[in-house]
Amino acid sequence: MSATRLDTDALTTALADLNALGQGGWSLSGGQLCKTFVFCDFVHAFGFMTQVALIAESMNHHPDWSNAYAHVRVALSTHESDGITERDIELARQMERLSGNG
Ligand code: HBI
Repeated sequence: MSATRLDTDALTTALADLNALGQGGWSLSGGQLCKTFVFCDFVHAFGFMTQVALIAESMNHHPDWSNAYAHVRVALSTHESDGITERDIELARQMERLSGNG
C-alpha cells in the first residue's frame, strides 16, 4: 500500500467517503485523522480496541488512541510520511467495520 502523503484534495475525498460509511465523526486535527467512537459501555469499547489492535498489528500500522469508559478517541497518521496516507484511511475503514459501521 502506498505511503504517499495524501494531498488536500485526496484527503477531502477520503474524509467524505469515511464519513459516509457510518455515523460520521471523522475530522482532521493536528495533522491526524481523528474520531471519537462512543459505545454503550466499557466492555464494548475495550472489545473494539482489542479487535482493532490485532488488525493494526497485522498492518504494522498502529493508532494513537485513548479510552475513557465507553469512549475511544483515535488519531491516525503515518510517521514516515509525516502526514496522512492510504494506510491511515484503510485502518479507519477497518475501525468503521469493527464498530458496526461500514
Ligand atoms: N503506526 N500509525 C502508524 N504510523 C506509522 O508510521 C507506523 C505505525 N506503526 C509502526 C510503524 N510505523 C513502523 O513501521 C515504524 O515505526 C518502523
